Amino acid sequence: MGKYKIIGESLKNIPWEEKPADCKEVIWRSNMNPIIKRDHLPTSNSIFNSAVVPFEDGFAGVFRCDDKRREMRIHAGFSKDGVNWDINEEPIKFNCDIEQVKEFEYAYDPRVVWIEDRYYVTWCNGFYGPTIGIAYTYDFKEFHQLENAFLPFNRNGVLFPKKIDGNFAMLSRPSDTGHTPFGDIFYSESNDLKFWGRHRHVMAPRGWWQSTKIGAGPVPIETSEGWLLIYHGVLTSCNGYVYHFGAALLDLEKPWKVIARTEPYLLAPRELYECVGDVPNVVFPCAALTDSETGRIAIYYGGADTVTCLAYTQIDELVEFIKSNSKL
Ligand code: BMA
Repeated sequence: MGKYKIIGESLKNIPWEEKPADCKEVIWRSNMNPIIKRDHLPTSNSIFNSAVVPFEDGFAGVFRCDDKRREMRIHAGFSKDGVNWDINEEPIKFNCDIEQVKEFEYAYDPRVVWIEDRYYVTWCNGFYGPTIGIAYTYDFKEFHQLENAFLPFNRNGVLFPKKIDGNFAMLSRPSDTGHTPFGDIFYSESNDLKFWGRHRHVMAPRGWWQSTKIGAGPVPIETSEGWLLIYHGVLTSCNGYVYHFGAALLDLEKPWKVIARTEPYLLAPRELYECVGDVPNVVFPCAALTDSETGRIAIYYGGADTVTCLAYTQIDELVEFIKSNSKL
């Protein structure tokens, strides 16, 4: 039907709200935001930067829940409609017998992806500093932790939903121990999820809303125009970091080649739940559901490091915007 195509399954039950008639943006927010509030669990200080996927006849997800000790953990959750979530009170306990890797420090900012025969979770994993943890699950009950992908310090590790040139492929953002004031997106491959290499540079920060650092958001979406990558970009203001999101199209076979990239942002902190919270002025996308039949895209993002929100867009509108507002 549309001009551009999402290559993937149809998802008839994707959460969806029509674009309000007076909305001039490419991405519009859910009327139900925030869909997950900070006190959703009795023990939670905040639930944000979380990832969801289609699962059985509904949805499953991995949620960043910082508890009232402010320990950062990830929890599994389930939903029939993608909006109302049952999140386990107990954090995920990974099965792992790899020396050192099995020692848990902290876990945050998960992403989830289905590749071939199972779901994979990547997250920012404490290992003498942040790096990229990887686990797989079939049922969101048992999680099997694998080797960390990289040495510290690294964040925003996001797997592609299919192998590239026969290998697993991941975007990541090498960083430092603190609130990193720099950061480019890189691409790496592995054929066994143990050893990573073939590193390529994808994108550097650039201009205004994305001038301090950038990081991959949801799992890249395969489209007729290339991999659609929604990513976050950070500006350093006199009041601290401001997190926005934008999008790029990457070459399908060589995803380190950028085809187009938005010069303006797609979404910036504007609503109260994005501007006020534990860390003000943050929108941080970590997941997207897609329906190939209608081209609908539902984006899950964290608001102000406190709550979980939902926003919508449509493939034709989004790709058209990226192409006509691109600067490489
Ligand atoms: C990053 C991560 C994110 C967070 C963001 C804004 O470094 O810690 O989890 O949303 O900072 O505080």
